Amino acid sequence: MHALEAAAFAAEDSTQDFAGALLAGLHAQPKRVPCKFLYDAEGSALFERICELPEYYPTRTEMALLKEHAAEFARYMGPDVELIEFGAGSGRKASMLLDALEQPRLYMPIDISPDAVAAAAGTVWHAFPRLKVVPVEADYTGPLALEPQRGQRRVGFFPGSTIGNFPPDEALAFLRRLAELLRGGGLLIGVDLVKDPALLHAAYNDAAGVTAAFNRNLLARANRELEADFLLDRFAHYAFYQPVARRVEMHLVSLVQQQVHVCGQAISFAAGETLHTEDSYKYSVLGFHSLAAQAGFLPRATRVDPEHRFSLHWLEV
Ligand code: AVI
Repeated sequence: MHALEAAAFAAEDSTQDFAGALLAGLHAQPKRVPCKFLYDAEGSALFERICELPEYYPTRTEMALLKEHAAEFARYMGPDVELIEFGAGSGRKASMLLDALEQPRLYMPIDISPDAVAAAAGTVWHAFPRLKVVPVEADYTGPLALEPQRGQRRVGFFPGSTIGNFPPDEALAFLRRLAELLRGGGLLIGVDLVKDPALLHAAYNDAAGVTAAFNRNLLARANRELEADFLLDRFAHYAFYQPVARRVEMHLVSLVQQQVHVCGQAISFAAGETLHTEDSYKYSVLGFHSLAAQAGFLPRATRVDPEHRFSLHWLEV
């Protein structure tokens, strides 16, 4: 058996986790819930649609950067690597990278959503039938119990600027864990950049309302899984750029004074009260390099699109 096949990922009971986190967040002041719970099957499908929206520039900009620079990044990575993708997405970006890599040994997508893991694994299996693919359904933000490396270089892939969904202290802690996991190899990571707030506002307030549906799906998920009774049209999607903290905040704002029930518990919302569902931090290139260096990585190559919207970083460790 391959060393990584024996990886002991305890797939958590995500419904139970969701119940605990949502109840704790609804009793907190201000109310909030970790953004990872936006991604059940429905939420992951809505996020895939967000990635296709004209206003949502990150996905296509990152894809263009990958297309242009995959060969260069692959040279930095070297031959015979094991590619571990944190947050599997659709597998399309990983396929672009695998295509450029010399004799990759393994592809391991890790994602909390079983559908996302299956989609990524399926796409890559289809494109590279001889490659060993080891899909892992797990919360990669928690401790990852990969077996010690034996020989092959491990390369991490963390596209999409998902690092921006971590508060800065958690981003640092997470990158430190990755540095431990990938020692002797490196990490290719996509990072969204600070820019004109109007562009950011449009990206998180698309005209078709897909981001609003993605946000409200959190309440729909609670209704499906936790016997909750949220009325979705009593909550407004509200997303805005906060330039001091350099983050887009996403909220669900209660339009009326109301009471809801989750797992049998009554929760009150005042009119105008918000449930904070996501932060999306934006970085400068230098700011991100400094974070990566604090985590123990050496930034070796950074590529940015001509409009300076998005960055890809090859970090060695
Ligand atoms: C997954 N993540 C990087 C997205 C972002 O842009 O922060 C999630 C998202 N939320 C609303 N639109 C997209």
